[in-house]
Amino acid sequence: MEVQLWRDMLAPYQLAVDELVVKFNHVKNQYRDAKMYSPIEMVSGRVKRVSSIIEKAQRKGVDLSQLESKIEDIAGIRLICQFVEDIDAVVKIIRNREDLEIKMEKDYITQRKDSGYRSYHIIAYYTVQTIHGAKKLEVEIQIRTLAMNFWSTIEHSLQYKYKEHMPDELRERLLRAADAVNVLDEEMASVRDEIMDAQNSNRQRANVISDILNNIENLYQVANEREVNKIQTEFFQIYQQDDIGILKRFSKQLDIIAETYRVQSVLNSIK
Ligand code: 0O2
Repeated sequence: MEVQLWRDMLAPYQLAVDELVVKFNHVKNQYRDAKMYSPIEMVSGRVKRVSSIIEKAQRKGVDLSQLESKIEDIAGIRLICQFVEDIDAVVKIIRNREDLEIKMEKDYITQRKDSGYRSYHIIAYYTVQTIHGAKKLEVEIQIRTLAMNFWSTIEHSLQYKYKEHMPDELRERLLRAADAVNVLDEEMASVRDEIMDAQNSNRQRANVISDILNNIENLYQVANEREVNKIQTEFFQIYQQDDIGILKRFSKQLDIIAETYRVQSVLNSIK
């Protein structure tokens, strides 16, 4: 196939990857904005390299004219979770989406591959709009934990280095490492609630502090400078006490002061 033909063929896949990365990042941000825990920790995507498509097609005996119907992971999205439990939540999110039509699910979490690889794969149809009209194509979504991702990234690069000639000893060490990843994920799952509590309170604290700083910044524009300086000094003292309850109360008081100034400035403008 000529270079230009490859480009034409891959362009809609790039569009699909770009759109889905934006959409899944949006899912993650929506959870965070709603001050909820997001089962998605990281999102990435890629279009398979031409050399990799050709290599896979040869390996599977697929004719180049049938690439789009036979190679399911030309467009790939990877969703990384913190905990194994989050994977189920992400799968449910995908099953409920109206822009993705699931073709197939492959559960390599409960049935890991012989290599030690663990991940949950969803092959789905996704439609992009092009200047030639709508194009329905296949995307592969890989969902895995941070630990599984660490293992598969390393193993993938070793596979790339050795092809099918990976030394037995290395293969065994990788299997032992896969077992260790399994244990790590199980350990993390057992302290999940505690970790989530810690992360939630860190996030809550960061949100309250950012609200307070925003209010102080706005007050500088409408209130007496000496008064705002006083508020700021008080905030620094409270900040050092490191008590979320006190910070929240201070933030509420500041909301009231800011609201009073807002009402005052509206009244002044209609006088
Ligand atoms: P790349 O370079 O990541 O694109 P199937 O016919 O379903 O058995 P297929 O189509 O290869 O075979 O599907 P499978 O096995 O679900 O693999 C799809 C992708 O999952 C692979 O794409 C890898 O990204 C990943 N994967 C599968 N098995 C392994 C493994 O043992 N180790 C690692 N690190 N990743 C794996 P590609 O095209 O192989 O590679």
